[in-house]
Amino acid sequence: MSEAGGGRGCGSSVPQRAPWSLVAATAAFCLVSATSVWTAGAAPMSREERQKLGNQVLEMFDHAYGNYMEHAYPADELMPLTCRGRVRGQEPSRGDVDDALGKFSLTLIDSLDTLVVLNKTKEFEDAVRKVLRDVNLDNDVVVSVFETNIRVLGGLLGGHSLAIMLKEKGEYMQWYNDELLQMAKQLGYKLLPAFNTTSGLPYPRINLKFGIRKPEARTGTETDTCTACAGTLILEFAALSRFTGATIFEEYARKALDFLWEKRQRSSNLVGVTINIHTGDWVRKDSGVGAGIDSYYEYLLKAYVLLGDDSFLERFNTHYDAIMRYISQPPLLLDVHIHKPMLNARTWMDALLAFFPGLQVLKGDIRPAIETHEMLYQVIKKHNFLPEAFTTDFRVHWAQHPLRPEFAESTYFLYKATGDPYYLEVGKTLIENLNKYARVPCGFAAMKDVRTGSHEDRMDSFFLAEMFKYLYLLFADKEDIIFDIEDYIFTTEAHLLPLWLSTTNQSISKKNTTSEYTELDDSNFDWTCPNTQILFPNDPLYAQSIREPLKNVVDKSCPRGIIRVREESFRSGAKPPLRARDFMATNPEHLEILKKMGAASSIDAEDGLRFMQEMIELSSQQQKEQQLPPRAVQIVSHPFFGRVVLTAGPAQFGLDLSKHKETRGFVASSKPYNGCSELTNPEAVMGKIALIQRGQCMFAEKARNIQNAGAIGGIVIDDNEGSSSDTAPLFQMAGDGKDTDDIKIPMLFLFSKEGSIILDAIREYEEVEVLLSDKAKDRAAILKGKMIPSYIINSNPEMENEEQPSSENDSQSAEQITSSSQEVDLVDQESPEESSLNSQPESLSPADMDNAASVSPSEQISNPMENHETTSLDGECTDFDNQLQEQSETEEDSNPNVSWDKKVQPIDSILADWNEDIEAFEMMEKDEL
Ligand code: DMJ
Repeated sequence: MSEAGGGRGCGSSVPQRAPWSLVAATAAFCLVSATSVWTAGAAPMSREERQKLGNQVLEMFDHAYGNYMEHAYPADELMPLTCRGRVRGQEPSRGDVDDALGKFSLTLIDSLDTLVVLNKTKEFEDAVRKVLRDVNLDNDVVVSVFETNIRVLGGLLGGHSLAIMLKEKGEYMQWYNDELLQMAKQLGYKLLPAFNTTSGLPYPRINLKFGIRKPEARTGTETDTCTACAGTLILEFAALSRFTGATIFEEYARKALDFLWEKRQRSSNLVGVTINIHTGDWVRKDSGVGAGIDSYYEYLLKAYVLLGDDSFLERFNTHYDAIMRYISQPPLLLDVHIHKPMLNARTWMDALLAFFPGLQVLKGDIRPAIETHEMLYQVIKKHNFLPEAFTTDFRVHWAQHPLRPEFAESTYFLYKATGDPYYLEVGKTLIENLNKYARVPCGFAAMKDVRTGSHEDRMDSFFLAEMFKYLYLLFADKEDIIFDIEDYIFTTEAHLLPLWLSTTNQSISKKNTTSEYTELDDSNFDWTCPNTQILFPNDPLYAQSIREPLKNVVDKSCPRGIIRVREESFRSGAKPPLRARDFMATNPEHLEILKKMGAASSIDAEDGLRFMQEMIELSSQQQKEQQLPPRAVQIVSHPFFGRVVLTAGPAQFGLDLSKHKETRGFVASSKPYNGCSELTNPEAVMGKIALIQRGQCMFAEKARNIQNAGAIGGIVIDDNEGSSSDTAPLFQMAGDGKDTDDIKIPMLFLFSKEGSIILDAIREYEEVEVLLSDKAKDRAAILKGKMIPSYIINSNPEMENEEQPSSENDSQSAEQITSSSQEVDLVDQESPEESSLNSQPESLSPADMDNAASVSPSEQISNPMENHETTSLDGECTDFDNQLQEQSETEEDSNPNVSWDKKVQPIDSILADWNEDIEAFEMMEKDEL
C-alpha cells in the first residue's frame, strides 16, 4: 500500500479487534470531531456566512421538492424542463435508467429523511402521510433490484428511522405506528424472489407484481449483474431484518456478499465490473472504484460499522489494499484488469468514483482522499460540473452530468475529517454552479452537456436524497439539526440508519457466513477510522499542504503513465515504442516491431497491448473527428433569462458558431413552415431567427430560403413528433452535396420535444428571444443592458416572500407557459438567483470559453503518454513524476504479484490475451454509466 500518512493516527483510536459497538460509535465520532481543530490555512468562514449558505440550500431544496410535489407527484420524478411528472411508459424509454422508476412516487420516498435533516418536520409528517395513502408497491413494472433497494427500501427505512426518533421526542409523528416499516417489509419480500439463483446473487431486475416468473414478469432471463448491484444490499436488508426480526433479508444479502468475496480474483484481490449470476464467472474483468463496483466496497466497510462483523472489515481491508496498490495513482483512480492489475483498462475516469474520497475518510486514509478530491474539484472548476467521464488528462469523455451528489458527499466527509474551511468554499462553489447552470424555473435540470451548458429534462431522485443532505450538513452546526447525526450511518443513497441496530437481533449476524478467515489478521485493523484529534493538532495546514502540489494538476495536466513501469526505461535511453499514430503498414521496420511485440518479453507484450488499444482509439477518434460538437439554443427573453438551454445539432454548412460570436435574435416561424420554397412572410423573419420544420427538402435548401428572406439564423425542428435528444442521438445537418459556401447564417437542429419548448413559449409570450451558440452563456452576460427584475439580480432567499418590485418584465411574472399537456410555471418569483448574476463566473472566463470550445470530440480520447512526454520536457511536472516513479518502484519491490509481468509468454497466448483485451475495450466503448 502506498504511504497514507493521513490514516496513521487512527489505529490508536480503535483498539485492535475492537468490539463492533465501540467501532461504530468511534467511526461516527471520528467523522464529526474535527471541526474545532482548524486554526490556519484557508480563511475560516463565519457562522453568519455558513448560515446564509445553509439557508440557500434550504431554498434550493424547496425549489426542487416544491416543483416535484406541485407538478410531478405522484409520478416518480420531475421533468423540470417541461414541468411535469415522468411516468414510465408515457415517455420514450431511456433504457436502464428507467429501471429506477416503479410508479411508486420515487422522489417522495427518496426525499423523506432529507426533510427531517433539513428541519422540515411538518413537511415530513405530510410526506409520510402521502406515502402511506398513495404509494402502491404492487405495480406491474420491471424495476432494478439495486435501485429499488437503495432508493425505495432505503428511503422507507430512513423515513422510519427518523419517524420513530421524532415520535420519541414527543412532538411530531405521535400517530406513527411503524407503517413505513411495514411497507419496507412488504417491499423486502417483493425483492426476495430475485435471489432465486444457485449463486445467491440476485437477478438485476424484478417485476414488482410478478417477481421473476415468466411470462408475466417479463424478466428473470438475465445472466449478468454488476458487482455493486449484487453487493449493495446488506445495509438495507440487515436493517430491515433487525427492525422487524425477520432474519431472511440479512441472510440473503450476506450470502450474495459471501459469493462475491469467494469470486474475487485471488492474485489481485480485485473484483470485476459484471458477473454471471449463475456461474460466478466474471463477465467484465476490468476493475475500478466507480461505476459498477463503487458501493460494493462502500457497503463492506459500512456493514462493519453498522453490524460489527469483523469479516466485513477484513474483506474491505483486503480489497482496499488492492485498490491502493493497483487502482490508486493519486490523484487518479484508474481501472485495471483483475488478472493483469498493472495494466490500466481505461484512459478515463467516471464521475461515480467521486464518492471514494469520502469512503477513504471513513477508512482513515486521508491523504489520498484529499488528493483525489482536489483533482476532481479542479475538473469541476473547469467544466462547472463533473462530467460523467473524463480522461486522464482531464478532458471531457462523456459530457453529461445528472446532478450527481458524490462529490458533495466527499466534500462533506473531508470537511468533517479536516475541519479545513477550504471545503466550505468548495461547497459554496457547488451551490453557485447549481443555481447558475442547472436551476430552471421548474426545478433543477440535469446537464446534457457540461461543455455547452445544455439541459436534459430530468431531475433524478438522488438529487433530493443526497445532494441537499450533504450540502446542508456541510454548513450546519450541531444545533441546526434536530437530532444527533452521529447516531446514524449513511447508506449509499444517503439514507440514515441508526447505529443502535448493531445491538438488535444479533443472533442472525453470523449465520451463513462463509468467510474463510478464522484467524483475523490484526494488521488489517490498523486504520479503521480517522481520528483527526490525533492527526492534525500540530499541523493545521495538513490538508492544504497535500493539495498545494496538485494545484495546477488539471490546467497543466501531467497525465499518469498508462504503463508505469515502462516510463523508467524510456528515461534510460531505450528506443521509444511504436505508437499507433505513427504506424505504417508499408514500413518493414514497423512490421518487424509489431511481430516482436507478440513474442519476446512482457514489456514488448505491453507495447503490443497498448498498440492495439491505441489503434482502437485512433479509429474511433477518426470517426469522431468528422463530427461537430453539439450546440446550444438558449432562451434569453423573459421569463427564461437564459435558464432554459436546449441541446441542438450543428450543421455542416453556414456560420460555424464555435468560431464566431453567438447569434442572438427573436424567433419567427417561416411560411411555408417547411421552408422548402421562397418564404411568403419575409417581413416576419427579416432580422430574426427563423423556425423551420424538418422534411420535404434538403436542410441547405431551407437555409437558403430563410437567408433570402433576411433571417439571421435558422432552427430546424424535427417533424417526428415526440423525438428528443434525451433518447435519440444528435446528428449534424449535412449539406446538399453542392457548394454551400453561399450559406452564411448559422443553422441548428432541435428534436421535436426541445423544439416544442420554443413553440410553446411563442404561444405564451409571443416575443421569444434566443441565443445560438456553442456553449450556453452566463446569465449575467445575457442580461447585460436589459431590464431585469432586481429580485433576480439580488440573491436573497428571504425575498421569496416579499413583494416583487414592479417593472415592465415583472408585470408578466404571473404568466404561465403551456407545455404539451401540462401547465408550466416558468415564473421564478421565488428565485433568489444568487448574486452570481452580478458576477461573471470564474469558469466562464474568456479563456475557459475558448478551452471549452476547443474540446472537440476528436480530442476526447486522450493520449497520456504523449502528454506526459510534452509536459516533462517543460519541466513542469517533475515532482509529480518523481512521486510517480517512486511509487512505481515501491510497488514493484513490494508487490509479489508483479512477477507475471516478467514472464516470457508465447505469442499465441499473448494474442489470445490481446483479443480478450480488445473485446473488453470494445465493450467499454459501448458502456453506459
Ligand atoms: C446514487 O443513487 C447512489 O449514490 C448510488 O450508489 C450511485 N450513485 C447514485 C447517484 O449518482
